[in-house]
Amino acid sequence: MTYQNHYGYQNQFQNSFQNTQQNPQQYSFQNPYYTNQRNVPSIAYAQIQGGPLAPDLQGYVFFRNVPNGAEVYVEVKGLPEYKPAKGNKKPIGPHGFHIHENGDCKVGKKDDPFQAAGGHWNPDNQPHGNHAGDFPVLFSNNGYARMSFFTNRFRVKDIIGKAIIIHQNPDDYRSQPAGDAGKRLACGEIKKYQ
Ligand SMILES: [Cu+2]
Repeated sequence: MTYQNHYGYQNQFQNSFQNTQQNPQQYSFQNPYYTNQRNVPSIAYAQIQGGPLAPDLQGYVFFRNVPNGAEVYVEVKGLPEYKPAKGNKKPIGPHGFHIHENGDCKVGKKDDPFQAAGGHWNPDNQPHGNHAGDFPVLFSNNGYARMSFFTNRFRVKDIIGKAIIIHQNPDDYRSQPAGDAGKRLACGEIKKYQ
């Protein structure tokens, strides 16, 4: 699995990880923020593939344990063009972005894809807006989005086998059960890295 982004993040990430495996004593990320307590990195990823509503959408999400939680890094391209809200029509973008319950990215219905991924992953039974898998919305820059953020709501081991979903519409972080984020543009199963 290789993926090169504009800033070589993935290369740095991968090299550090491989060095650690070959030579655990010499573990050192340049940024100490990325070191967890036991000096054992724990990494997962999801390869994002757009469905029938956004066939060009693709990219990766990476998850790694950091002290007290996990760091999430996402990079995708091929997001649809922003369209402002009009009458009853919701805006296209920024895009709702969540962990869903089932790691099943079967497309299913072409006009309402990725229903097999189920609802939001919500292990501690919170209202939407405070689900463990509620993420910041993704902002498109001519189709490209990149973001990284910290969450204390899970460790990498907790999310293996779930799915990442990118939605057509923004998340309002209050409508139940899913923030009124609309149809599902893309899906990716969360897997253990290597
Ligand atoms: Cu969602």
